[in-house]
Amino acid sequence: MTDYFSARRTLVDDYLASLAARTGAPAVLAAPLARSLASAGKRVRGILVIAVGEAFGCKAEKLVPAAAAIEMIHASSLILDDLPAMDDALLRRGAPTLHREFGEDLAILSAVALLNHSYGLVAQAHADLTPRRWPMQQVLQRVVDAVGWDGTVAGEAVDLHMNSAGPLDFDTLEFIHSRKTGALFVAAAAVGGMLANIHPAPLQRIEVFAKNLGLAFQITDDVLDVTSNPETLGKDVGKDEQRLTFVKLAGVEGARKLSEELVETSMTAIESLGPAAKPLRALAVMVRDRVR
Ligand code: GRG
Repeated sequence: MTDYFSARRTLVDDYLASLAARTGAPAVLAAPLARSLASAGKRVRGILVIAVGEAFGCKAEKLVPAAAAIEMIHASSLILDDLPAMDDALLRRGAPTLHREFGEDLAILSAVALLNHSYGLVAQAHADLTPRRWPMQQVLQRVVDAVGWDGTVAGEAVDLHMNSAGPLDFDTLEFIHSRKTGALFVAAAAVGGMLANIHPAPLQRIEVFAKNLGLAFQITDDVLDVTSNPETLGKDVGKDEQRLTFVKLAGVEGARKLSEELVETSMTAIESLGPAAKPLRALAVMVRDRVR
């Protein structure tokens, strides 16, 4: 399965690199854009798009622009999250954060450009398909809703404005993380499935899979923030001190256990999908056992 993942990661990396070379952006903006597009992300969300699409019979090549689009949305959220007004982070993907390298103005503009063009890429991936079960509007709406004012943006807003001295409660944590991290996982899986002309019933199962996986991914992120180091993670640690996290709520061991349970739940959701979903199961194991 390692080969499966590295082959899909290469497809996404190559597409993002080729895009960086043909953005048409002026040099001053092309440089931070290229840095962001080429930075070494794990590409978990892009791989999720492809693995779901392939599980439902679509060729990987046809899914790559949409996988790249989801990675661009993710990258734009990281750039914004790293800004002094939010996390004030120094390190991202083993390098200085984009605003430290290019200034806050160009970092913000790069994030907005990545986000804008991501929607175009999803539309393009859809337009290039025949036949098509899902109208383009429905596919795009899934993505927009996931990252909009009741999606990623909502999760971040509540996360930033939670009173860290206030009571810790699971419902608020679930609200924040299902939106901040879970929503994009669900959109990635849904887009992969929809581009593969998935039927509504398996789409629902895939969304349950992705929702639980996204939450497990975030909980492990919380754990790694207190148990790992910048060299391994390629980003700052200890950034969550002011934030409400699963580790604060349940401790490191409790959070680990919760993540394992969510991965189990995600696996159960796709039990009926048979051998075609083998890469999705392997992805869930990867999320469960990740150390970076
Ligand atoms: C522009 C969509 C958008 C949102 C703006 C700033 C913001 C609102 C949201 C922040 C969301 C955020 C950064 C969530 C954290 C998710 C997370 C666990 C990130 C780490 O993901 P990895 O480990 O990173 O997959 P790599 O670098 O491997 O891609």
